[in-house]
Amino acid sequence: MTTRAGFVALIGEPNAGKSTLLNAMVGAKVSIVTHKVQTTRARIRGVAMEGQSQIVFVDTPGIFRPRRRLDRAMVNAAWGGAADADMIVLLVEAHRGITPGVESILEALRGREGSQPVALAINKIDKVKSEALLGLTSKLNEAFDFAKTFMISAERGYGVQDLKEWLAGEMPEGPWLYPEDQIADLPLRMIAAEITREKLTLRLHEELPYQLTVETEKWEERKDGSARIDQVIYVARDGHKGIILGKGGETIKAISKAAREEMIAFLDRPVHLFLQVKVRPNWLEEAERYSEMGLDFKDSK
Ligand SMILES: Nc1nc2c(ncn2[C@@H]2O[C@H](COP(=O)(O)OP(=O)(O)OP(=O)(O)O)[C@@H](O)[C@H]2O)c(=O)[nH]1
Ligand SMILES: [Mg+2]
Repeated sequence: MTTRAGFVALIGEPNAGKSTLLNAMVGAKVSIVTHKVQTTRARIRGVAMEGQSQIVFVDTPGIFRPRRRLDRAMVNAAWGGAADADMIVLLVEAHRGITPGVESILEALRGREGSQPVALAINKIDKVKSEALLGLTSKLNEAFDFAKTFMISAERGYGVQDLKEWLAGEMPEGPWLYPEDQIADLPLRMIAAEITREKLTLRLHEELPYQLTVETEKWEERKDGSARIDQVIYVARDGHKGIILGKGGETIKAISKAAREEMIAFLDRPVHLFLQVKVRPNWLEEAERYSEMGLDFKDSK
């Protein structure tokens, strides 16, 4: 039997459902998901098997007009993920259609150097009437020469298997790149930091989620089979620290509880989680913070 293996980059505007789709393809939660834009910050690889094909999905940060250094590093990571892939899947939200953001992504795709095929996945079809999809499909296909169009709901799973089977057949012939049972290519300490960042993002309002980062500082395997995980939440301002701690430490306690429960489920063993909030006014300009996130610092001045 010939085996196939390759990389598929999932790109699109922030909030399009890229991480939800990656998780659906892999069958486990590898990449964090929130209802807010700009949740994913770096490239996250999830591995899926379909027949004799191994598909390595690359979740990328949403593509938007960057303002800060961190934004630029995120958008660069997204385009870098696309450039390195064998195939690109562009996600467009069914109910939002061709926004200015989608238009500028299409323009960039037309002008790019690489020649990988691009498939279109119109996502969140559960939010619209089917009549609306026909018009959107033809408009998008006039705007760009997609290899194929899929209509999916990443959240509900509609169309996901069709897309997976098609991608499996498109992968280049070759040996598998990861062991068959591996689902993610991301260090556990990073997954654990992402879990905590998801809980922070879900609980904190407005700009605050964009002004913090989480790092796993220590990971200790204990003899009783449990793990002790020490993490630092970096914020830029004193006031932010207060908000994260909450009255009597209530907010951080709730965040810690939610994060710990998810870590236990993911790691399938007991976890002791210790969170600390540190004020570091300049963290958004520190190279080390970027390398911890898996982002390039130098290209994003
Ligand atoms: N109704 C509906 N919601 C969806 C679907 N797919 C994703 N969502 C929701 O859309 C929101 C964003 O999903 P994400 O997977 O985090 O989107 P993303 O493209 O990774 O976003 P960024 O990481 O910010 O770029 C979440 O609230 C998801 O639950 C879908 O098929 N239908
Ligand atoms: Mg995401």
